Amino acid sequence: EEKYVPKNVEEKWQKHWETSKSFKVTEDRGKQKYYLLEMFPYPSGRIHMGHVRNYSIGDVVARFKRMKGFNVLHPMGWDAFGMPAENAAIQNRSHPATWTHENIAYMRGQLKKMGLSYDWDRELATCDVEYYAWEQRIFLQMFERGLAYKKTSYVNWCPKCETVLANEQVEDGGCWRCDSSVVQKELEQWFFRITDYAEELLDYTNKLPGWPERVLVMQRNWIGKSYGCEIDFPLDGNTGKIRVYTTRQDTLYGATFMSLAPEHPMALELTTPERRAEVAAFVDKVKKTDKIRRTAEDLEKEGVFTGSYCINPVTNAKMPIYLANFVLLEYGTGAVMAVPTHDQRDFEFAKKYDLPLQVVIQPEGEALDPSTMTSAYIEVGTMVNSGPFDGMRSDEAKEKIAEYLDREGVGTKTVNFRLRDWGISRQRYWGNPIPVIYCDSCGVVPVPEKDLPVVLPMDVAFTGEGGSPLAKIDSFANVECPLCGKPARRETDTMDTFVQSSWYFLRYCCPEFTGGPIDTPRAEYWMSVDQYIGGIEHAVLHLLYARFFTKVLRDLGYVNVDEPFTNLLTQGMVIKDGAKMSKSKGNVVDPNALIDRYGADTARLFSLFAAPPEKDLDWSDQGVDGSYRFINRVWKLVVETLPFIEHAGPVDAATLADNARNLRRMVHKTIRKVTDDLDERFHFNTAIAAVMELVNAIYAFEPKNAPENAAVLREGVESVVLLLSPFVPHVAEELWEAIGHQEGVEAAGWPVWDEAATVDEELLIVIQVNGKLRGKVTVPADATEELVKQAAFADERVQSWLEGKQIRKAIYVPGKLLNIVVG
Ligand code: ANZ
Ligand code: ZN
Repeated sequence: EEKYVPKNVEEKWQKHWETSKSFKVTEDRGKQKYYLLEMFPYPSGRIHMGHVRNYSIGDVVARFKRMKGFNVLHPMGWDAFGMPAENAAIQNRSHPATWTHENIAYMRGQLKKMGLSYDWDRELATCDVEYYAWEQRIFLQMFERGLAYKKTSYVNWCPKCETVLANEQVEDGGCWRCDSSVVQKELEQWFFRITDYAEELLDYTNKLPGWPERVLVMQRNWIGKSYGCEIDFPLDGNTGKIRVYTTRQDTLYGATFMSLAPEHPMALELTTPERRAEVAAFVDKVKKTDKIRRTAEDLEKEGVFTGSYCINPVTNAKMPIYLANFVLLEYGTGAVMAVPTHDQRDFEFAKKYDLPLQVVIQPEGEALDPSTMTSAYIEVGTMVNSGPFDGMRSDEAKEKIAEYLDREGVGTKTVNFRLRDWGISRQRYWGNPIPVIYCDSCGVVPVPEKDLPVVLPMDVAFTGEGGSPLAKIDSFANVECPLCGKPARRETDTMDTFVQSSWYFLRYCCPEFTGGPIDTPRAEYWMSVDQYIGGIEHAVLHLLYARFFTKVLRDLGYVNVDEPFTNLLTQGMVIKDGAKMSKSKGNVVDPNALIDRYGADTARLFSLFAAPPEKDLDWSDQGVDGSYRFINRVWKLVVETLPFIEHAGPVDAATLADNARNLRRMVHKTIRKVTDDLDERFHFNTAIAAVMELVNAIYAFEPKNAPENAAVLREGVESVVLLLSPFVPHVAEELWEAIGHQEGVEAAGWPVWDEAATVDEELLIVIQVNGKLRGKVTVPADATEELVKQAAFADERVQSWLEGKQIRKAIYVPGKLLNIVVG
């Protein structure tokens, strides 16, 4: 074809890939495996530019590794349960299943139009019973081992979505999906005991060198391990005591009051009758604030006095007991010894309620006065007002006081984690049913193996009213107890959709396996995922849950790996006019329009060339146009040189003329550079830029029709095509075929450079001053005029002839001579 018509080229090759199942893989033990995974999409309706970018990045890696001879697993599927389907059902009166499957069909078509090299035979959708059935099996195994359990707790509740949210799903006090203010509600919930794995999850953040450090830091902070003490404070006039958790036992002598979480179980009994009304009102108010907000630094500190006192066990001082909004029930013991001089929250609280301050740590060369302090002193210093510990450095006193408390039997050293168990119950229809039954006589009864899976009933009404739709389906909810046969009730909550995305990468290894969730030998062949690619927004939610699940499944005997993802790449956003593309900002570019106009190869090339993957990609119409023009330029290059190279044989390096040898050097240097940029790195933009330069050089190379140049020219053109093929696979296959190859680029393999061909040759350039020989310089064979001049002016002998003279001009005879004219 003379003219590049993307549509024809792309349809042809997509059909070819589809019918010959080009990217289908099996567990070929004779080959080295490479598991490449991009985060699977939620089937929201259409793909967006973020998907285009994410999947283009992944596809380059997949195709590159395949050409290098790896057995590449590159699967795709659908994170298909979740709220939008249900909301759409309420709005459009369509069934969530219909809505979801229609979206999947449409989006699958879009992905295929992008020419992504997936093994479509491994496609899965988490809403299909073939998938979620196995998740129910995993749930029950976790239940058996106490890793799934039920408890009543205060939960984050989104009043608009009418569902529970995990802490990870609350952002700035709002629902991560709809942004409504989150409230606290007491509910019975199912939990996964992720805290059992806190230590290991933390430990392995130091054993994942292939992850971005900032993601690891976020996970470490989320897990939040701290070392401290639990200390008992006896109640005043009563035999009870309050236990606190502190990481600053060195400040114990400065504890002047006590702050309890408003939900603390002792809060009521400690409240004196005359304070009851005020306390009740306060507790009520705090329960309406979500927990994330309550830990925010800028939260207005508020509290209420209970009327009771406790005793500081080392100073014997009487400490008023308050309830405080910033103390959480779930952390430590739910009680805090307040040290207003050395903790900023306590300081603000004490100032507000006029509570006593006692300095116990003094900074170097300064004496703090409680009456003039404007903020807490939180650094290390010298111990004062602390009995036997006076004069010590406070960091040393920490250890000494811990030992002392232990000896006296009032405290013990403890470790605490900020990580909480993962609440997975959702009051939604479109999710995986939790497979348990409640019986008045037998309690919580797991659905017996023979009755699994619990299939999500299709016949359901979407009224938009609150509560779980499943609870309103009698035929679903009412069952016989599997143990005693009496009428019982099914659990009608479904699992958080993050459960499905916690193990889908394992199911890709064996998607049609009917013997269990995971076919262990196959999973062991493929795992771990060598390269995972997705958005930074999943740094804690999905990526922590997936790590947890992998460890659980390991302990259940399904896999032998400790971690799911060896390498992680978090790609940047796609932005336009400086803002993230979003419907609300009206700056969305629809991939369909882009592909229709320019073709998928241009869409891919642009999104890979415009920015390094980790950085935000700024959308530019000129950039898209430039990518399109470059592809056309490559196309034209092949069409124009074809007649000269068609019958060319291999290069005979010994017989090459200078310019041919120079071109060949560039070809091999480019192969080396691009390989380097792609191998375990993602320097796509510089790789593409290098090929662009090579294309320019081939255009400039003359004479193209000389028979002695044919072999070098062919090697150059073929290298361009192969090096570009991971980025623009359709056009590359088309040109490769045009050059005369029967088999595709994968069979050709990734080009290898000849190190000898890349060695820079040197030239000796004669330097004249006013026509007389005054020196000689050696420069690389491909040196530009500019470089030769620089070398000449830097030469000492030449310099001595130029001293005090004015340089009028310099005439360069390429590769031979530079004549400097002075006057
Ligand atoms: C006394 C003290 C004095 C504290 C001082 C700090 C500074 P990390 O490091 O994050 O583990 N704390 C304990 N339980 C709490 C709860 N349920 N809600 C809110 N705050 C709580 O934090 C440990 C510190 O957080 C503990 O040490 C406690 O305050 C507070 F100069 O105890 B500290
Ligand atoms: Zn029963």
